[in-house]
Amino acid sequence: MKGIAVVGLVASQLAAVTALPPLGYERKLVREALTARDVSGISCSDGPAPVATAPKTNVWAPITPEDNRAVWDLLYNPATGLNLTLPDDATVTDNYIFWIDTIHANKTGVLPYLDGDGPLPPKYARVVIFEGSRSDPGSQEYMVGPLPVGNTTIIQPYDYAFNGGSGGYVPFNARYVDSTKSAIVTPLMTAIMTNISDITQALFNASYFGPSNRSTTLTTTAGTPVSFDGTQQFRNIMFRIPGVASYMTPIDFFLLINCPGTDPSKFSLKGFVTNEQFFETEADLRAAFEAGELAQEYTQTLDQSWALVDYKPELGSRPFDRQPAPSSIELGGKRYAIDMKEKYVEYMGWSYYMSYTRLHGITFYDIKFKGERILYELSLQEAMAQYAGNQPKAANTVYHDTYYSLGVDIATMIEGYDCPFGATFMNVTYHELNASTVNQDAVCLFESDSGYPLSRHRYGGGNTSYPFTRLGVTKGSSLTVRAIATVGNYDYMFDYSFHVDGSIEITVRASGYLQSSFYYPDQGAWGPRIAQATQGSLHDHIINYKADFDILGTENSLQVSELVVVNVTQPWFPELGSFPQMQLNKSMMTVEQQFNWAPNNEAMYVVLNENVTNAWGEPRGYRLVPGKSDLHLTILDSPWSFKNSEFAKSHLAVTRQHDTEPYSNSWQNINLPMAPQHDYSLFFDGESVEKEDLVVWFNLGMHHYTRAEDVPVTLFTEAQSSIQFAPQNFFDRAQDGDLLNRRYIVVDQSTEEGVLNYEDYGVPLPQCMVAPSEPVLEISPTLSYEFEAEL
Ligand SMILES: *[C@@H]1O[C@H](CO)[C@@H](O)[C@H](O)[C@H]1NC(C)=O
Ligand SMILES: *[C@@H]1O[C@H](CO)[C@@H](O)[C@H](O)[C@H]1NC(C)=O
Ligand SMILES: *[C@@H]1O[C@H](CO)[C@@H](O)[C@H](O)[C@H]1NC(C)=O
Ligand SMILES: *[C@@H]1O[C@H](CO)[C@@H](O)[C@H](O)[C@H]1NC(C)=O
Ligand SMILES: *[C@@H]1O[C@H](CO)[C@@H](O)[C@H](O)[C@H]1NC(C)=O
Ligand SMILES: *[C@@H]1O[C@H](CO)[C@@H](O)[C@H](O)[C@H]1NC(C)=O
Ligand SMILES: *[C@@H]1O[C@H](CO)[C@@H](O)[C@H](O)[C@H]1NC(C)=O
Ligand SMILES: *[C@@H]1O[C@H](CO)[C@@H](O)[C@H](O)[C@H]1NC(C)=O
Ligand SMILES: *[C@@H]1O[C@H](CO)[C@@H](O)[C@H](O)[C@H]1NC(C)=O
Ligand SMILES: *[C@@H]1O[C@H](CO)[C@@H](O)[C@H](O)[C@H]1NC(C)=O
Ligand SMILES: *[C@@H]1O[C@H](CO)[C@@H](O)[C@H](O)[C@H]1NC(C)=O
Ligand SMILES: *[C@@H]1O[C@H](CO)[C@@H](O)[C@H](O)[C@H]1NC(C)=O
Ligand SMILES: [Cu+2]
Repeated sequence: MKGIAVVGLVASQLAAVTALPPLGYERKLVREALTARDVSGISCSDGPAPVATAPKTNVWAPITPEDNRAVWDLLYNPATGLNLTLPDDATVTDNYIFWIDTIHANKTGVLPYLDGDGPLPPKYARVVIFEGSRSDPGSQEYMVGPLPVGNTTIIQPYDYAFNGGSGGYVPFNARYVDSTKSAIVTPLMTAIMTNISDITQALFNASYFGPSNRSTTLTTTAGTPVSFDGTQQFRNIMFRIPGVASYMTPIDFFLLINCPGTDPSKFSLKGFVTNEQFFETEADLRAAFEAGELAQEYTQTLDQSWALVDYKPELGSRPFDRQPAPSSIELGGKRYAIDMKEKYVEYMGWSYYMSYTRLHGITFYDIKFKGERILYELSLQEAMAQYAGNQPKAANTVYHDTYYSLGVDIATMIEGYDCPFGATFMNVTYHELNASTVNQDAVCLFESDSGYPLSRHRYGGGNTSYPFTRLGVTKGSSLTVRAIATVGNYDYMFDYSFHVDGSIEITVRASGYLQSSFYYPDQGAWGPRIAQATQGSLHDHIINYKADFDILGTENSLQVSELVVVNVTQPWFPELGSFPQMQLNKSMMTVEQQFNWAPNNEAMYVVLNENVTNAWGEPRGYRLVPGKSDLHLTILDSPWSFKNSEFAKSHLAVTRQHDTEPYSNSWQNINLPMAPQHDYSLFFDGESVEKEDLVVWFNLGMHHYTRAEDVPVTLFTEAQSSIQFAPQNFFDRAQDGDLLNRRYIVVDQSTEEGVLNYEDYGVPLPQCMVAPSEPVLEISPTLSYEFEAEL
């Protein structure tokens, strides 16, 4: 496959260039190499995807840059009375806009449009305003619309999506810690650390004189949450050796500060932690230091090159590794069509719309297979992580990544590595202040070989004079939509795969830096030593999703088929008496609830429409099929995740769909574990879920049992979790019979030689596979530096 050989060379040459072009530039070069025709005229490239035409306007499309600017200008118009200050000029006691994004139209408004002649639902912007000048300073969300801004546009509090009792309001102490808010804590931090710089210098050969002081040789990170219920605020600060891999080079020193409210004169030192000891005052710390009680046994590395994701010559090399690795390429040309403007995709019977928000990244709507709706919405809700350790930062770390606007961290992917060569890329656009930013090539779509056939069987038959063998096999393939969000230390890779048999697979994988701890020899229970002075901190990842099923309408039920063992007697087995067999014990869930996968998977969960049956009289439905690593949060009553993380505490849940319950979490919930702005557990208020519009919420995740192999970064091979939605009596038979990408072979064995009848249904082998590659024999890895291009 010469086209691939060319790409491999260019990619490796690129890898050798250490200049710093933007990522998009590198991808462009790789793409140009891929699309260049090779000498023999055979091309593996397939050009852009065919164009589809969305049947309806994408009503979930994000607001436009023009809308963002118009909303900004409207809000900054003094006539609104919002009394806004420009963010650059703002202090904590001013009002200013934090961000503007999209509020999706209500389902009740969308369905009449989608399925009938209903009007196009109006668009709304979601605006977060930090309101420091009010008597109860905090953050308030607003709903601004309809858009575009005109004489009917109104500004109203966006309260209905939050059930904690204070609507879209979050008190100052729990409000997002932006640079304006953190700036008022810096002076105290700087003063305290400057006063003890002789101690940190002696213990760690490093000190802190403030974030922008040139003598500062430490970087800081504080625990999250910073409040329990909004009446207090604190910082549990860990110090690290600065650099690109500072997550991997923490030191054993922590500063704890209380910093409630907007007035810095009320802030105070809570204490210091080092050597697993707590010192309430500088005097106590100094006394221990002077008594020689704080000597450090391990020294953190200043050099972080061991933690970079580049080639490490000291690990040696492997035979044949100068050859490009196998690549997945859409050899026969793209088999999916896209309406780029409406973000609408069609593939092998599938169709769906895509949207994007800064909080949730890419989301899916109106997912249909062969024209029938399966899901109204499929969307990420939250990516959570909770850490553990005998030090203040690990103990005080719970992340809700929507807090950091996970969607804006979806960025450029590298063709051929992050996504297969020839994948289709899409941009995402988000808004900062009155401007908009395009993250190029942040989403990719590609069809790939499943790596295994969808179905196959080999069977014999005939009679002694005409024995034969038949073999039928169907190609397995799927269309995957992928995005990677690098939220601080972690790279979450989100995959949504649409298989040709009508099943959907959702997978999340994690790579990136561990949030690590300083290594304490007695603390193996919190994770292993993974580097010179670094311990991999034990933690959980819980990734929460919403799946609003609409199986042939909105009147759905959730059927549970439990495997039960029953004793039976059968008259034809009198010798057995009573003997056990397994049966399905079928029931419908009656009320909203959180629930877990059954032990040993001895229960099947199916979302179905009791009123619509297949040819065999069975209700048509989709099964929730557990995949890899389906789990929930380990600690259910931690003070750091007490009532703001209820979504993470069961594998699954089912609720009635409500326009007022669009999300399982609120992005600023993290700093309110004891008084949540949004309490997911309140969704479960006893409503019936029989023949109702159902939403299934589910969690993927990992208990991250950290290991030396998390250095430099966690590996996607192991750190992954998945679920599948598969037709369950939705059809009358498997949806493979209509696929032409198959082979059907009949071997007539009645003659000595046999007669082979080989049916390819007119689908030939792809052209580029005609020239099979000769194996390239390597004499030794060091000698074969030049890649052998002659195949
Ligand atoms: C507007 O906000 C400023 C602070 O930015 C405050 O001093 C002033 O009192 C506010 N005005 C009104 C009318 O609330
Ligand atoms: C959605 O429905 C709720 C409840 O009826 C309503 O308060 C809200 O304004 C609607 N939101 C949008 C975006 O139309
Ligand atoms: C609102 O604006 C539209 C045009 O944008 C105009 O036709 C209409 O008269 C205006 N209505 C009012 C009440 O100003
Ligand atoms: C730092 O030390 C000076 C001199 O001892 C003292 O006046 C000051 O209060 C100290 N500051 C802090 C924040 O501890
Ligand atoms: C102390 O830190 C400085 C850089 O801040 C470094 O140059 C020096 O080598 C370090 N000393 C030791 C003993 O590690
Ligand atoms: C940096 O910190 C040192 C030590 O406290 C101090 O003397 C110096 O003035 C600071 N420099 C700046 C620019 O603040
Ligand atoms: C992505 O953005 C770049 C730069 O703005 C633009 O050239 C390109 O056409 C965009 N891609 C798509 C698929 O819209
Ligand atoms: C955005 O806001 C800034 C600050 O007010 C202003 O200088 C700039 O002109 C605005 N840009 C646009 C496109 O409105
Ligand atoms: C064996 O099968 C062939 C093909 O179906 C049929 O033509 C033939 O009559 C069969 N022979 C016997 C003995 O049944
Ligand atoms: C089946 O019968 C056995 C033997 O009587 C008994 O121990 C067992 O509990 C029964 N199991 C069930 C599921 O009833
Ligand atoms: C079947 O499930 C129902 C409740 O859903 C339960 O009452 C019944 O005992 C179960 N039957 C068996 C045989 O386990
Ligand atoms: C669904 O079935 C029930 C009986 O099981 C019937 O009363 C109802 O009218 C049906 N609804 C529809 C929409 O067909
Ligand atoms: Cu992890």
